Amino acid sequence: MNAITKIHTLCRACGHGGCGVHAVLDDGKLVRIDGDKDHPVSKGYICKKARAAIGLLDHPLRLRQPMKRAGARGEGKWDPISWDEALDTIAAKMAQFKQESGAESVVFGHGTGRDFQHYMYRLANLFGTPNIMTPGHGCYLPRIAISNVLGFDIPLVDYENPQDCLMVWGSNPFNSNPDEYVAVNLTHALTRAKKVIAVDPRRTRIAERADVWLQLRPGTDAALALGLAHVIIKEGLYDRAMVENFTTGFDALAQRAERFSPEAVEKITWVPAAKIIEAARIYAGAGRAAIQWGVGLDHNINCIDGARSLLNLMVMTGNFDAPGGNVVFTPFPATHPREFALYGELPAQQKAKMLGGDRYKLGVTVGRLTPHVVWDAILEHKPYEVRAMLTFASNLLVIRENANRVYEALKKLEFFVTADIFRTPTTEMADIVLPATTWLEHDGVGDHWKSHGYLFPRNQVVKPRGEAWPDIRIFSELGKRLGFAEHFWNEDAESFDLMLKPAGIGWDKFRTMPQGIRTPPAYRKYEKNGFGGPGRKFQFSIEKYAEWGYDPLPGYQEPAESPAREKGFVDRFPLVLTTGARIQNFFGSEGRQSDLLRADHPDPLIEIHPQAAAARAISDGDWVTISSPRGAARFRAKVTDGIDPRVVSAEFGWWFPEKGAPEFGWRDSNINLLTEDREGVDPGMGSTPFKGLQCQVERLA
Ligand SMILES: Nc1nc2c(c(=O)[nH]1)N[C@H]1C(S)=C(S)[C@@H](COP(=O)(O)OP(=O)(O)OC[C@H]3O[C@@H](n4cnc5c(=O)[nH]c(N)nc54)[C@H](O)[C@@H]3O)O[C@H]1N2
Ligand SMILES: Nc1nc2c(c(=O)[nH]1)N[C@H]1C(S)=C(S)[C@@H](COP(=O)(O)OP(=O)(O)OC[C@H]3O[C@@H](n4cnc5c(=O)[nH]c(N)nc54)[C@H](O)[C@@H]3O)O[C@H]1N2
Ligand code: SF4
Ligand SMILES: [Mo]
Repeated sequence: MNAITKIHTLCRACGHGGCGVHAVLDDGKLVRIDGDKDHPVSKGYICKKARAAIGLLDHPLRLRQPMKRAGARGEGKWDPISWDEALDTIAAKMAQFKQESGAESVVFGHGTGRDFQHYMYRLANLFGTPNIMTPGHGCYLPRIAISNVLGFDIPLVDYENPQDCLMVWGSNPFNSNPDEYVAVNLTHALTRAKKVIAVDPRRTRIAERADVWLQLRPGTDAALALGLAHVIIKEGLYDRAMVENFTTGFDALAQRAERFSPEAVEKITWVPAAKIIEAARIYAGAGRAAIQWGVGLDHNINCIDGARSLLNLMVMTGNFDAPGGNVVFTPFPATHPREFALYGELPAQQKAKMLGGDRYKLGVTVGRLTPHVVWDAILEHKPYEVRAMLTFASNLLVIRENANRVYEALKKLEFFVTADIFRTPTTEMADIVLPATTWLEHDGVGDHWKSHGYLFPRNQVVKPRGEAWPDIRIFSELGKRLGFAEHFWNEDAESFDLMLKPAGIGWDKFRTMPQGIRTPPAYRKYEKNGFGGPGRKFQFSIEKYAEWGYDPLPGYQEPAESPAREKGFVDRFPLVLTTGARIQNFFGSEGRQSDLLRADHPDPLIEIHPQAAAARAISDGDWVTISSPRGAARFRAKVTDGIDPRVVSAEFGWWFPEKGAPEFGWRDSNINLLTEDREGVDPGMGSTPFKGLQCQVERLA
């Protein structure tokens, strides 16, 4: 009889945190992944991506050993090499560039938040480069950075207490979980909430459930948020005691909001004035109201103004840090990732060299680059030359804005290293490729950093495939070769012990604690500690922002490409484009290799309204070309009245592993061939739009 065993771990088939699972092994072979009903966050939930991970373990495109480029860059010809050769070469090159051109000539980078990132920052800080490129400028960081400037961490919905009103703004956790607090919790909240408001250009499941659906024009969130503030202030619906006792600058904000009457905002956002008024009254009038906010808010050039306007709403209605409102969760009782990253080791004169730091002051506060400054440095040596890039877990050619420019930059780099699990169009551009393990093949501490103060163990389930290594080991071994041995480890578990030290437990114990550890939430902490502003008050008008030369009050700028442009442009590109609304099956550009995940979603889709489709002789399921001034891509049309006739929504992350190396079809259906990386940016973050561009759609003959 075969021996069935179960290993508890945290799924990370999507990057941010994860669902508690039992991996079931039959005679040592992984056969099933089951949800853990007792897991405090996911409560038994799992999705298809977790199951697909089993089939992907031994996929033919899996990277199994380090490789160095054999042919011309991008040709896809490789020679296998040993880890020693790979790491020695990388360390030698890094040392050479540092000596010749300064450590800043080496850029580190990663994709969306994963558990290894603070190891990367640790190495980057010790090495001395201030340049770390991530997708953060358009993903969470706007909300985090502006919250930090105001003196606190990002406030998230307190799903442990019921809401009277839940406003879901540019977020769709039914598809995007397990960010924050997985959708099982959202489902309960939607059932319990007396009123639901959805702010989304698409009729999502949440919009269907909503009492009020604000179907805004993509990219206009900042104006809509100011419209809500206008009504709340005009009608005196705010919490007077809160405003008087704990805030400054309210009058200035009230004056600014004057310009954003519901009628004025209707013109910008296309949301009927009556609905703006209704939503404002519901949100401000509810006992407990919370805003589930998402990247719909971040992915545009007003990402900071949108975020601070929503913070303003939370505070002025007394829902900030209140039970059932938006709460600043206390970090887990272990070493904070920021501390682990050793930011103190980065000398001030190196920090001052951060690319774009002269312009994007808010980006400096969080120490992350917006990509266009990196491409400028590689392609034009402005303000200095970037010679090398080490990218972990990011399929840059597919997910970064303006893919053609990304390609030019990667081609020009003197030395490009990337670590991934699979061969992708991006790995094919590298000089050295490093094979990484999946979540099933290594131990780890799941830092679940956006998830309400939890820390969970990740237990290894199967042995690493080929010679693949966990990313954290790569940083350790590189760190040692670069002369920082005392800051790195021989065993991965030593780093976990360091992380867990403040909690008074070691990895050996922690790994047997599937419920993880947590700092319980505390509410209305500002009553005792104040906010970060002057007089420890919340600032509706942000002094630091004025000091940096930006507008201290929130406003709204029209996207560089919008229906407000000149007629000639709008005639060529008449439709507003939003991209990247999450779909269940795929995480970013991942999963396209999986037969299981492709079975019911084989092709890239755009959503288009029946009127817009009919005007172009497009029927449901037809292949179409979608284009912008920068490029074009092929998608299949999904004709739906869940979207405005003037708007198109396109999936992101598409490439075709089945089309083979070296290109893997990255130029076929890549929506980032259309997106813009430079023109029209958020002044503080330098963020460019994934949402709020113009496009044209035509039927493919
Ligand atoms: N399955 C899956 N899960 C994921 C990911 C994935 O690729 N696949 N990606 C992960 C990542 S990197 C992130 S950042 C999170 C994101 O997680 P969320 O922030 O929840 O993002 P989405 O699920 O895309 O929901 C965004 C919603 O905003 C709407 N929207 C589009 N344009 C606009 C606009 O201009 N304004 C407003 N208000 N709304 C708009 C879209 O229609 C969509 O319904 O998800 C993570 N989880
Ligand atoms: N047009 C458009 N573009 C977008 C977005 C959008 O909405 N629209 N969303 C943006 C957002 S919010 C984000 S966060 C980014 C996402 O951007 P990324 O996070 O860069 O996403 P991926 O391209 O999926 O890159 C993940 C890569 O890492 C590999 N990988 C997975 N796990 C590991 C691991 O543990 N170690 C290593 N070494 N490799 C691993 C995968 O195989 C894959 O190739 O995309 C951004 N791009
Ligand atoms: S939502 Fe993400 S973490 Fe949860 S089971 Fe699916 S893939 Fe795994
Ligand atoms: Mo993201």
